[in-house]
Amino acid sequence: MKKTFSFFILVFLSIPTFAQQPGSLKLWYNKPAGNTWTDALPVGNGRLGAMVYGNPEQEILKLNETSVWAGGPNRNDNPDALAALPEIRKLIFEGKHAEAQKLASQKIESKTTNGMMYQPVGNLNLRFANHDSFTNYYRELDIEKAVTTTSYTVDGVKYTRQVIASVPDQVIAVRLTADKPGKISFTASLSSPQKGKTMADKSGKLMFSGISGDKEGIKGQVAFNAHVKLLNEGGKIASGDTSVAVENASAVTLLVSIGTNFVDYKTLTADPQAKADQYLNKAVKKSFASLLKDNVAAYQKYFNRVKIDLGTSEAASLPTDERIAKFASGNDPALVSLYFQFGRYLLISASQPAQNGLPVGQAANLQGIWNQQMSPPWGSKYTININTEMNYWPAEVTNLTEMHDPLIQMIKELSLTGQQTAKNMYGAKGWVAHHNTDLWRITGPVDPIFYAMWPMGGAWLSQHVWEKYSYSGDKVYLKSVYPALKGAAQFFVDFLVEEPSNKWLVVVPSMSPENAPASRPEITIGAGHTMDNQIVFDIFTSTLRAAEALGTDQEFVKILKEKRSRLAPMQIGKFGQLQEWLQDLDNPEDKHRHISHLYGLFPSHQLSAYRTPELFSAARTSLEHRGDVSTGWSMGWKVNWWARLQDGNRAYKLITDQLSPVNIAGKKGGGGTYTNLFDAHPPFQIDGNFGCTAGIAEMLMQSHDGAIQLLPALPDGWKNGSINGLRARGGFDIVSLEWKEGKVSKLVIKSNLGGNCRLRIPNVLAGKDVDLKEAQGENVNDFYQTEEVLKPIISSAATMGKLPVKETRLYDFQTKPGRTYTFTL
Ligand code: FUC
Repeated sequence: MKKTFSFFILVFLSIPTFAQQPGSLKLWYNKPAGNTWTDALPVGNGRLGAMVYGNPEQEILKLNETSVWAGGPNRNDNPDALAALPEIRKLIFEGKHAEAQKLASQKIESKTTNGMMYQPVGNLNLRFANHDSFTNYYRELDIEKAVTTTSYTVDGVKYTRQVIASVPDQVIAVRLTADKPGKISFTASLSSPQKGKTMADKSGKLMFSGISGDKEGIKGQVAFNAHVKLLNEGGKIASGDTSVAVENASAVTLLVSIGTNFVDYKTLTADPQAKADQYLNKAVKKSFASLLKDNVAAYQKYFNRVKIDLGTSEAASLPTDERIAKFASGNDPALVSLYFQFGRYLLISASQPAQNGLPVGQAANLQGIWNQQMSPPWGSKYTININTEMNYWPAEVTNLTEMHDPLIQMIKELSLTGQQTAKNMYGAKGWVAHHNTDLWRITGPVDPIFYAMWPMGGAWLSQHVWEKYSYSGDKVYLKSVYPALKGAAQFFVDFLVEEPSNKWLVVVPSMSPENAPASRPEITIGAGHTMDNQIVFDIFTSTLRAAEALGTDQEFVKILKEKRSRLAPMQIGKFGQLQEWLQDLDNPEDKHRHISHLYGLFPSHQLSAYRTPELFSAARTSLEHRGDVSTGWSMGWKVNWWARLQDGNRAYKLITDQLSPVNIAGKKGGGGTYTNLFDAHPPFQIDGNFGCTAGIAEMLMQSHDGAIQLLPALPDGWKNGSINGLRARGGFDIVSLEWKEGKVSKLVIKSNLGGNCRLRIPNVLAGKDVDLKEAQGENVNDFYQTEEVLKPIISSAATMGKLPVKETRLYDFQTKPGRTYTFTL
């Protein structure tokens, strides 16, 4: 009690004395994280992660390494599925859904494993005796430089700590300094919830060697070593059995290196100790200043590609936690810019390409790379019925295509493991994955059948393979990923069956992720759900377009076209809504977080204000029915949907819902944002950060539906602003986009591939280098080909809402590869 009181006095006294003036790309606080993980600040280099608490007396770094997962190589197919499949389908077509579900739960649910967990390495603890009475406290995460800094004063000495997770040197580096010599004394130790052993050697090196946990009968097989080297400048260093003490140093650098035995999802033969030492022995040769400098350069290569300015206000000078608390009631556009850039920071920190002899990293999981629990929510694995895909929505548009590579690699690996699942469970060629996967690339069903019965995960993921190409036009890349794309399509060529009523080709058995109609709750698993139809439409389309671009597989293209024309069309139900199921069963009161049938609106581009106005309007009605406040990721998705629906103010309203504090008393349900800007499902789940980041980009620029559209969903509050460096499909860089009073005032576009550039803009612009011509007919640029969806069926009871479509101008200009074009008002 007494301690808390004096702590608040200290915090209070420290407020007016802030020396630093935090910049616009900083998260900052005037209090330590204490014991709260979601108050700590994340650093990461794609492979190593740390949550930094900034507690003066007891500093904690919670450590992660991306290959530390429970269990080991395993498969979870249920081979009984194959024999039961015809009966399950028959029961569904006879309307006996409850019986079908019962049989599926016996014959399709996994009898072995349901995915392993992502697990922590442990904690680096630094204990500073007598640092509990401090003044001038300040803590920040500078996302322009990827470094956390903590500073405070004890007994007239100013102490500063910095932490980075270095990409080029593959260590986490901690730098401790003081403004008077000989004042740094502390004890360092490693602790871990994992099975293992801690040691310290005479040279001032701490070591923990551990083994990951067991799950569902699979023994933990990831062996890992964490080594921490303490390098003191001045003073003394003394090692105990399990700790290292530093006395009266003037500065200290701690280097944290972690190695594991992981080689790939089926091979665990590396030497963890040798790996940890290899990184450490190289890093000790460098000063902290050069580690920092090299990491800033490696980080900024990506981060600096995009700059955003949505305006600023007085609120921008407040600590980040206060800004979040006040966001809904105040005016703080710069917090949206910070949140957008924080999403990019997180993606760079959690997902790195192959480099410096290191293989491509692991894809960002449900918590990116940051997890302190042995058994985290949903295993902190990969939920691929929305969450993993959402993690990568910002990758292309916010100019981080290299960060996409770990996901693309995971898809390639799933396309191999998933072949056996397709064959064993469904007698189909190609590959399949259900709604979850993990480090071991399992592709069978996970969890009870209500969640598990969804053979669409591989096909949805595969859209990322195509999307990456659609931004770069890189045919060498396309060729390397084509087998995965083709395999995902091949599965559905075999798996689709004709449903009896309309003779449409449908996916069966499947479900509309995690939802069931209230009036027919037994219809969990069924046939021809809207999202499935849309995903199959997309995987067939992208595969045939990839085949055409590569000049291959003409016969297969014919099959895809023929099957695609026989899919179930989208349907508009009696409330004017886009139907979620084959039957008109939607309930306008349903507030479920998954709105899977709007996949067609975003991330897909099957619905258009201009080409499919009825479907567009129906999607809007469905979204209105579901309401706004929901889990973090659901709100992140809604920002994108409202951006596609060209409603900037509603998209902004969803950002406001997302940027509301999650831990406030009396808050009813729904997600929000923790003080460290992490998204709250709740609990913490990183997808909402990424979803909202992509949504902010979508509000300002979209590239689909035949054109690059500028300011499609600008809210009233962002009248003036600029964004530089977004990417558009077809190899166009939006070098600069500036707007004044809601009008595009300056536009600079670089064309990397040449070809026709079609712009949809709210106002007239004049070209400096070329004339803009009014667009005629279809866009001839291949990357802007639009695919006609099947004609929708509209219920006779439906009254269709009138759509508020923005008035825009449509222009064309011819581009040459490598040239930049400027336009002004
Ligand atoms: C899906 C969602 C949950 C959660 C989990 C990780 O099952 O329905 O809301 O995000 O994934």
